[in-house]
Amino acid sequence: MRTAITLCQVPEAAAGPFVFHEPLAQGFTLAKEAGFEDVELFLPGPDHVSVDEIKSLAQTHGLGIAAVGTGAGMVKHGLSLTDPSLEKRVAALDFIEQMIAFGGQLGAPAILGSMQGKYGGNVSKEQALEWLADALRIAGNTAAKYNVPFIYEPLNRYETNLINRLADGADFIEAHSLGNIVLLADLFHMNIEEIDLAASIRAAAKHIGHVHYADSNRRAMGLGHSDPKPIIAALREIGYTGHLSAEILPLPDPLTATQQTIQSIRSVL
Ligand code: LER
Ligand code: MN
Repeated sequence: MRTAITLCQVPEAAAGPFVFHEPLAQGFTLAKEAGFEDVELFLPGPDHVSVDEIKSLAQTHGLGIAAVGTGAGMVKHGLSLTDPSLEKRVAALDFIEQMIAFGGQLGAPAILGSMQGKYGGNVSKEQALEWLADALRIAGNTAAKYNVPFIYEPLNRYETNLINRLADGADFIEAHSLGNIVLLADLFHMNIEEIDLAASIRAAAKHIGHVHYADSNRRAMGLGHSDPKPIIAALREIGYTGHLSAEILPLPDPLTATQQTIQSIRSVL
């Protein structure tokens, strides 16, 4: 398993679960100094910075790119794959495909989190899930062109009413025969929705492709009431070799949050 930390460049997500909001060059330096192996990028869009610039920053700092988020499509542009408006759904998928291409050129998969949206109003759950499946099929195919998977993230009930648990994500992938889609196990969302985190990880074993490593309160692991040991034991047991990516709040301060994360990972790995 590899360590990663999120670098956020989206002002609209300033209060979000991100430790580093500094300009990218500084963010890469801080991530390296904190002891991480890779970074996960949360960017305003595919044109914010060139692929070459990221390649050069990654090389200079000896860091890899773990994944790229697509959440800015929602927080900045209000786009979701399940919006009642066809025009908005098309724009949402276009944004995601551009982020897949951006990440793909860096060998990094893109993540679908908040851009999955919600059902409600004139949109039934069945309709929203059908749109989601259609979009995931396209995204999985596009990602395959770059030899990376596309990451789908079940979110807690306060963020989506579509899919909240890993098992439902796994069932969805299987029921729709979606290829090249992996699940993101965000331990914060799981703490709200799952009965037993380790058991859920084992049950969804073959689908898990990324982990957001956060404690129950979304602080660094060790600053809430989760026990990381059975979670890591389950990840080991399923042969997970992906990232433990710290998508966490910068509390009580960024330095403590990063030190605590690295310490936690070192103590369990
Ligand atoms: C994104 O990775 C996530 O976990 C969400 O809570 C943010 O939309
Ligand atoms: Mn997450």
